Amino acid sequence: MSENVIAETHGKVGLIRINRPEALNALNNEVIDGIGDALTSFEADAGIGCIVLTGSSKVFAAGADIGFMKDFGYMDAYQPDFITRNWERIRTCRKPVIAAVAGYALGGGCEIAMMCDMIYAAENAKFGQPEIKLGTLPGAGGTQRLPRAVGKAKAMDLCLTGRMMDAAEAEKCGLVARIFPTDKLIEETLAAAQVIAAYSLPVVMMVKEAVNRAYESSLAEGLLFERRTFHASFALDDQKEGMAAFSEKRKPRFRNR
Ligand code: DAK
Repeated sequence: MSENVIAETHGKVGLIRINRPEALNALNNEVIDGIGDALTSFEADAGIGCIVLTGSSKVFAAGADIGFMKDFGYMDAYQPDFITRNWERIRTCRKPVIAAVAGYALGGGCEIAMMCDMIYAAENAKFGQPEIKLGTLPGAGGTQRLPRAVGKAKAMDLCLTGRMMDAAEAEKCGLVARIFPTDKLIEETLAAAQVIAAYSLPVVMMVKEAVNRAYESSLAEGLLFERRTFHASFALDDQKEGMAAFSEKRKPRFRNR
């Protein structure tokens, strides 16, 4: 695994830290491949039920590595499928991935946070798509995921001005699920992740898949997907266990089956 990415296990939660402080966690292939490798190993680990992606208390990621791409020509980006080849790995992970964002989440940093299933932010978090200042535009989903999260007006404002938005504004407009004091971000995020990881893994995966469907289908198709998945959940031992435990006034013992 890349030395710019640290993977740790906390109970049933896998924690992935981007650790490239000298470049404010700028995202190069080594970092992105390291995140991908960590996701792959946590996905394969039956003991892991939820994954957290974070940076440091000062910076989540200040964007794609400008030094790496500044002299690119068209074929340098197109031929190796720059971004698509490895960045989209976060999206294909079937276990829930929470972004825990402290400090800057700019450009590609904001985009990888948005690829996660939800964002918890520290009070010092700052989000933005400043690519316009560099003479380019968001290339890893910023113009597409941001409007879906915050609406067209605010997304257009952020992408066209390149300004940063603080945690309070990001929560108010729906980009962020919850805000925590900066020194409590990891502790609180791990606590929430442990709650998720204690549920039945197949049900957690079904919930994730169903909510994500809301962004990729019409309402009628999304509702049908939800209904059929809900029906399928009755084939699980864990549904029997969950409802039996409720009736017997005891805690359920889920076996991920
Ligand atoms: N890349 C490389 N190095 C970076 C960096 C980045 N994105 N951001 C910061 N650094 C480096 C700085 O160069 C500096 O290095 P040294 O000079 O010390 O060697 C070090 O980190 C500390 O940065 P500062 O001195 O600037 O720190 P400050 O606290 O003064 O300012 C800042 C913090 C975050 C406001 C500032 O560093 C900043 O504005 N950084 C750039 C933010 C940014 O523009 N991010 C967007 C990057 S563009 C594509 C698809 C996607 C993308 C591109 C193409 N295609 C499909 C083709 C995505 C693009 C982006 O994400």
